[in-house]
Amino acid sequence: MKRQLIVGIPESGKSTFIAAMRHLLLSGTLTTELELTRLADEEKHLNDLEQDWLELKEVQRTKPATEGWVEFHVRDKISGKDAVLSVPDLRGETFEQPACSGQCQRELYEAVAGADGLVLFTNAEREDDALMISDLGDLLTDSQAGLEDSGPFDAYGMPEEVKVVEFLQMANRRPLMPKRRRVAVMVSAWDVVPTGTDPQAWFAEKRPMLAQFLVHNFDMWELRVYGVSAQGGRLPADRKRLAKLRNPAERIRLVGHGALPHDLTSPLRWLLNG
Ligand SMILES: Nc1nc2c(ncn2[C@@H]2O[C@H](COP(=O)(O)OP(=O)(O)O)[C@@H](O)[C@H]2O)c(=O)[nH]1
Ligand SMILES: [Mg+2]
Repeated sequence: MKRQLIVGIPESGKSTFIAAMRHLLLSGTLTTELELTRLADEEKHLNDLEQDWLELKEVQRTKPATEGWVEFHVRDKISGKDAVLSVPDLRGETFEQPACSGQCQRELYEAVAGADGLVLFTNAEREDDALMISDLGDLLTDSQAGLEDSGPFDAYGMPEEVKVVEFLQMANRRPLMPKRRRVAVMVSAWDVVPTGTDPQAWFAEKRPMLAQFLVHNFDMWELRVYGVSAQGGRLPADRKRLAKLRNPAERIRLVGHGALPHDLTSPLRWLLNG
């Protein structure tokens, strides 16, 4: 069984993607590289996400009570091979812990150890990390110097890229065995990015630290970057426009690596074949 780990800080677009993929696979109205073979045993969480998505509501915030693994039983239409995509819908806070507190929930740790490939989300609505490295430098210098006025260093306020890099490093650090993994970077909310933008170029420009980390450590990470719009636009602003589409699956857009325009399964198929 192939396990794909979906990671990303809070608000990076993970749950919306899962909701849209659920609908795409279940409705079977558009061509996808992977097809659903059967429903998973535990469908309630997926069902709830899909309902929100269909009603053009922002998907519910993932709460401790609803987080957990969701499963997609799929067949690769090209090779005919069956697979189970096992993906977690965990609260993003869980992913911030390795960097922020030096700890890592057992569940996440085991998920990282067992993951074959990673789907890494970052939201294009956040143009840049709100906090610049220069700010961080000031904080560090102040606290090292023992200055009172800056307050304690807040690790949770660290930039997204720092948190994600720390998380990725954990995956190859003892006691885990280093192994090369495929990582599909998904730039979510791609509908807010000017048409024609290349996802790889966007990533290099807007998330330079993360991009350089992944490119530089090519012996550990095989990288692809995609742009994805799982919601189709901003909510509630674009609700009217989106509601007019007769087939809800047509809201979905995916850009990169020759994928069909609505096919969210294309990056997952690439991960499955890693
Ligand atoms: N414009 C736009 N916004 C999106 C899209 N997908 C998600 N969002 C927004 O991004 C925010 C976080 O989404 P969510 O899926 O809950 O992220 P999670 O915390 O990583 O599970 C929400 O405000 C969504 O409305 C999209 O395709 N387009
Ligand atoms: Mg979520």
